[in-house]
This record gives sequence, C-alpha cells and structure tokens, in this order.
Amino acid sequence: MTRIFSGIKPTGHLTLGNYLGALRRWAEEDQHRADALFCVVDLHALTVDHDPARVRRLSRQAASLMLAAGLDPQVCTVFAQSHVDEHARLSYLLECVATDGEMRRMIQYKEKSVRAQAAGQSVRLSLLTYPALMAADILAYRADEVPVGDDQTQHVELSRDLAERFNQRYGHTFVIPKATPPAVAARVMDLQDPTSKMGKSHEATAGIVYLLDEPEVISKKVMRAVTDSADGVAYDRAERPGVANLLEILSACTGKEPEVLADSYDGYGTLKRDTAEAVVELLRPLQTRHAELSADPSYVDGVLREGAAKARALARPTVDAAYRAIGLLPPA
Ligand code: AQP
Repeated sequence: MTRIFSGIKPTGHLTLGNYLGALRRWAEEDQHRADALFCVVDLHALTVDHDPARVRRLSRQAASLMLAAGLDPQVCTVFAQSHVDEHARLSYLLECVATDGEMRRMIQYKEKSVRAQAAGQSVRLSLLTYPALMAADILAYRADEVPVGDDQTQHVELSRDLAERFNQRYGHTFVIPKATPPAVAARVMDLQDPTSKMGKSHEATAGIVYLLDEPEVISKKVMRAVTDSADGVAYDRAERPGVANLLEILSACTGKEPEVLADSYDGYGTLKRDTAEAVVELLRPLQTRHAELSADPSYVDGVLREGAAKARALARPTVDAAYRAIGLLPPA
C-alpha cells in the first residue's frame, strides 16, 4: 500500500493556504487511499526565533485543526514530531550525507535568513540544516508520496537526492519519495501581496485568512484584497495576480475552473463578495468541530500519544537499519 507522510509547522495560526493546499486534501483523499501519517512538525518551529509557550499552544491547536479538518485517527496516524525520537536520530545521519552547498541553495533558507537578519535576529544553524530533518521525517517512514504545496517541493527533491545518495553509498535502505502537489490551490497567495505566498508566520496579517478568523474578519480581509485597475475580470496569474488569486480561491471552494468563473463576473465587487461567502461557508464546519475539540484537550493529547506509538513502531526498524548501514556499531 502506498505510504504518505506530510506535516504542518506550528509557527503561527493555520491559514486558508494550509487548508486548501494541504489539510483538505489529506482529509478528503489521502487518508482514505493510502497508509497516511500526518505530523505536527514542532521541531521545525524551533528554526526561527520562538516563544516556547506559544509553540506548545500552536502545536496543540494545529493537531486539533487537523482533526477538525477531518483527519480520522482510526484511519490515519496523527502525531507530533518531537514525540518520536527517530526523526532527530535520522536527521543527523542525513546531515552526514548532505553537503553544505545543497543546504545553502534552499530557497526557504535564503528567504528566511534574509528576513531574520533584517529583523536584527541571528540566523539559527537549524534553519540551514532543517531540510535534513525534513528528509528524515519522510525517509524514516519509507513514504512513497509527500503531499505538499508548491513551496515545499524543493525540500522533497532534496529528500530524494539524499535517499538516493545514501542507498548508493551504504546499501538500499530508503524508499525514494515524490512530492504530490494539489491540483488546485497549490499556492494560495497573500490577499494584500498576491505575489507572495499566504504564510502563517508572516508579520503583516491583513492579507492572511486564518482558519479560526471570525466570519466577519474573513469577509473584511477578502473584500479588501488587492486587485488591479484593469477593466473586467480575467484569469491571468502573471499579469493580474490579485484577481487570479481570488479566482483560484473561489475555484477551490466551488470546484469550478478559474477561467469559467472569470467569465461569469463583470466586476471585482461581486467576485470578492462571492469569494468571501464561499470561504466563510467552507470553514464553518471546521470551526465548529474545532470549538468542540478545544473543549476536550485530553482527547487531542490521547490521539497524539497513540499516534506517536504507531509512528515510532514504523520508523524504528528503518532508522536502526540506517544506523547499521552507515557503519555504526549496533548496541550490544
Ligand atoms: N499559501 C499556501 N498555499 C498552498 N499550500 C500551502 N501550504 C502552506 N502555505 C500554503 C502547505 O501547507 C502545508 C504545511 O505548511 P507549513 O507548515 O510547512 O508551512 P507554512 O504554512 O508556509 O508556514 P510558514 O511558517 O509561514 O512557513 P514559511 O515561512 O516557511 O512559508 C505544506 O504542505 C505547505 O505546502
């Protein structure tokens, strides 16, 4: 059976981008068609300046939103990365296989290190090396597929390279994974800056729809989305990114093609109003379920505990095999 691994970093409140690009597909398709593991990748949240209490809070909230979005712990495995030691164990071995040059080529490292420096913060070494940890997340489970948005495909490519290199040098140990971007909403853009991805850790929040935003807040953010001064509505990602983003969001909510939707609107006002309504309705059941789950944190903790036990049992043999293959003495 195909195995799938994917994760979410608790670096901020989850966004519409996380839902359309990841969560919804995990819940509606992936968990039913494969042996699927979904993880709150909390160790990744430590690669940038962080507040420990906030990371803890956001980790539980991310887990709860994953369940609210429809992940069923009877069907798939939901867990926190830091609860399974195999991720960090394997990450070190992969750092020994990766090169400094390939880590420095990662776009996210380049972008985030510039951002940290501009904010007067130091750049953590883990920001450079975390793609090795991400590769470990995937390879430890011998995952075949990694459903991620466009922004993560470079890291999955690196995971493939590291797996191939390890297998060649030390013997076949890992499955070579592939990224599977979603057919729609692979990159939901910021409503105020439609040339940048809607990212949960970004500081300017006016263009970001958070999954737990109140309906009025969602409507306001969508109604204020940046468009352009051209006449009429047309779907053109390069020339008219703001309008294209709204059309893609509406398309993800309604299942109609963005080009078809574009033909049915004369002006931005109605497009924005319909998009706002569609997003509010899309998120309503998730918000209701999240409120129920928040009232029972011990349920979410129990899901994470059981998920970690299942994940550990899957990862351990592969990571042990990698330790032996690379030349480490097995424990007596
Ligand atoms: N805007 C988006 N459109 C489509 N998919 C998205 N994803 C994230 N943003 C979008 C997908 O959601 C999954 C989890 O994302 P993540 O936690 O790894 O990254 P993030 O939400 O992008 O968080 P940050 O902290 O804001 O990250 P940076 O600053 O690194 O971009 C992934 O499958 C991702 O593709």
